[in-house]
This record gives sequence, C-alpha cells and structure tokens, in this order.
Amino acid sequence: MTIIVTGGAGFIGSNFVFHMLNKYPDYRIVCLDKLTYAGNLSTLKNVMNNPNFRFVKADICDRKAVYTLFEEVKPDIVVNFAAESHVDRSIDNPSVFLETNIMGTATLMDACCKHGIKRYHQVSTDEVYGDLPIDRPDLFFTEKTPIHTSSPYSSSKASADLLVQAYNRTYGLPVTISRCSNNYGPYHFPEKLIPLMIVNALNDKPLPVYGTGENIRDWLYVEDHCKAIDLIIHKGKVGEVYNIGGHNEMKNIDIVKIICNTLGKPEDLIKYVEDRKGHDMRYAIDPTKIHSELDWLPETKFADGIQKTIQWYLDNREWWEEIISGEYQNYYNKMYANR
Ligand code: NAD
Ligand code: TDX
Repeated sequence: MTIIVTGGAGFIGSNFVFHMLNKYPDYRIVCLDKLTYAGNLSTLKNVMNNPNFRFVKADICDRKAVYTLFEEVKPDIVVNFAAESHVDRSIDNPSVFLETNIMGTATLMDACCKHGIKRYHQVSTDEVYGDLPIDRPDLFFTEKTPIHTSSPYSSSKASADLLVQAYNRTYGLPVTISRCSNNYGPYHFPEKLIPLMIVNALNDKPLPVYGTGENIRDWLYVEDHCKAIDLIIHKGKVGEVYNIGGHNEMKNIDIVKIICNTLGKPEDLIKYVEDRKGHDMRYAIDPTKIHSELDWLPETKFADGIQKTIQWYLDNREWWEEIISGEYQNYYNKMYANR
C-alpha cells in the first residue's frame, strides 16, 4: 500500500505520518509538502531515514509536479492535509487560502482521476458549519448541518469539500471527507491558541486573549484525530462525510488559565485584546456517526492531553525556539502590535 500524505510536514500531517509508519510497517508513506512557513522538516527528522518514508518538496497547486509524482509512486490512497490553516492569516490575506485550499485540492483530485486511486481523503474542519450559540449547549454539528462559513479560511475549506463531493458524483472518484474539531498536541505551530500561550508564558510574554475569552472550542488530542482518519481510509464508506470530535468543549480563557497554572506563571500575564473579526462563538461536534459506524472513540481526555502537550513544549524547546526566532517574529509583530 502506498499513501501520499500532503502537508505531512505540518502539525496534524506529521503526527499522521508517525502514526501510519508505526502501525503499518509494510506501507510506503510519501509526504508531499511545499514547506510553507508552517511546514518544518525538522519535525520529520526521526522518520527521514525510514526506508518506507519519502519526502518530496512540492506545491499541491503545481500540476506538473503532482502528476509526475503520481506517475512515479502510483499511490493507492491520497490523504490531503495540505492547507493554509490559520484563520487570522486568512483575514489578513485570503488569496493564498483560495489558491492552496481550493485549487490545490482540485489539482490533487485531477491527478487521482488521471492515475486511478482507491481512495482520496479530504481532511476538512468543523469550521465549515459556522458557529453555534453559547447559550444553546444542546446544539451540535452533525454531518447534516448546513455549510455556513464565517472566515475566508473556513469558506475555502467548505469550497474544497463541495468540490470533493462533485468529483465523487461527476467522475466517480472514491472520496471521503472528515470534519474535525480543534486539535492540540506535539508539533502544533505556535501561532495557534494553545502552543502560542504555552510559548509566551514560558517567555513571560503577554497572553493575548481575543475579546472576552468566552468563545468555546471542542478540543481533540491530535493522535485521536490521526486514528480516526486511519479508520476512515480503511473502513469508511465512499462518498461519506465523518465528523470527528470528543465532546471536549472548553472556553478559551479557561485553557489559558490552565496553562498559566501548570507552568506556575501569574494570570496577570493575560491581556484581553481586540477580538478576531467574525469570531465564531462555539464549535461542538456530534461524533455519533463515526462512533456507531467505525467504532471510533477518543482515547485522550483533555485533562491528560493538555499536560502531555505542555510537557512536550518544555522538552522540545529547540523545535519552537527555532520557529519563533525566524520570519514568524515579523508576523507576530504585525498581528499583535496594535491589539
Ligand atoms: P499546518 O498549518 O500545521 O500544516 C499545513 C501543512 O501544509 C504545512 O506543512 C505546509 O507546509 C503544507 N502546505 C501548505 N500549503 C501547501 C501547498 N500549497 N502545497 C503543499 N503543501 C502545503 O496545518 P494543520 O493544523 O496540521 O492542519 C492540517 C489540515 O487539517 C488542514 O487541512 C486543516 O484545515 C485541517 N484541520 C486542522 C485542525 C486544527 O485544529 N489544526 C482542525 C480540523 C481540521
Ligand atoms: O492569540 C490568540 N488569542 C485567542 O484568543 C489566538 C491565536 C487565538 N485566540 C482564540 C481564537 C479562537 O477562539 O482561540 C481560539 C482558537 O484559535 P486558533 O488556535 O486560531 O484556532 P481556530 O480559529 O479555532 O481554528 C483551528 O481549529 C479549526 C485551526 O487553526 C483550524 O485550522 C481548524 O480548522
């Protein structure tokens, strides 16, 4: 079995590469990644010498490079993690989101149609459903919830989902789509809430909480997401969408306080800053379908996962210090200077 994993040098993609190489010693995993600011080869250093692993630097929008790779490796399965993934960046500059998240997805699927494939899996997000009100804890996103996006990021991911379904119906491409809630864990880029707060707290820098900090996200440990995708590509039904989430709803402010307390840092590092434009209030996944059809359940509770994650950032300073000393610093100054 040969699997092309796009975006495998990023947060979830790299964790998926580790999971698959570990669990299936006879599979060949080919990682295709452009290495944008969010992709980091040092993340993959422990698997670079694995004979079943190959890294290819390429853009999923580069039709020639994608077709050449497909011709050469003849993949059985493609799992598409490659994306521009940060909502704040999409508000600042939407165009690259449209290019990578929509056109890149179409290019990959064209290659799948041309070369034939057993499965194309699209890694999507719960953000395509928009948000839920804070005062209706009885409401959840199901696979039947209408698409209703808020940001350029979520709109680009929703557009990709529609294209994936169109390629299934029009060309008979064997596709599946997963829509997961917020992930956290090792190798999470320190521009996202949890790693940013850990890294800033360790550096005694302010912890910028948007708005009132009351917004709710439904957190899933990254390994649980990878296991769910593994199940979907092997046992999921072609043409289906699967929501992934573990009923782990938390207010942003409560997470930031947990991080302060765990690291022994004062809560007065917390600084309430200007809210994100169009900020979604609450995400909450109903995972009934993947549980009942594929027997998936999350294994890591938030209380344990957040401690493991904080410990990972303590043990792997080199990984994130290299990131925040580089180009990322310019981004940080631009985005947070006037907040
Ligand atoms: P990430 O930003 O950490 O990694 C993205 C990876 O894609 C990077 O390695 C980057 O170099 C690569 N990439 C970007 N543009 C590319 C291009 N044009 N060609 C090839 N490679 C390119 O993202 P992540 O958080 O790991 O998210 C992975 C996927 O999961 C995304 O599709 C995202 O929408 C989805 N998702 C993320 C979350 C989350 O909480 N992080 C939740 C649900 C779904
Ligand atoms: O500095 C910050 N302060 C803050 O209060 C940052 C970076 C975020 N926040 C808030 C905004 C959100 O309510 O924290 C919450 C989480 O923010 P992000 O980490 O940016 O994630 P989110 O916008 O929820 O999107 C994430 O989950 C769904 C991923 O980045 C997406 O790729 C995924 O699809």
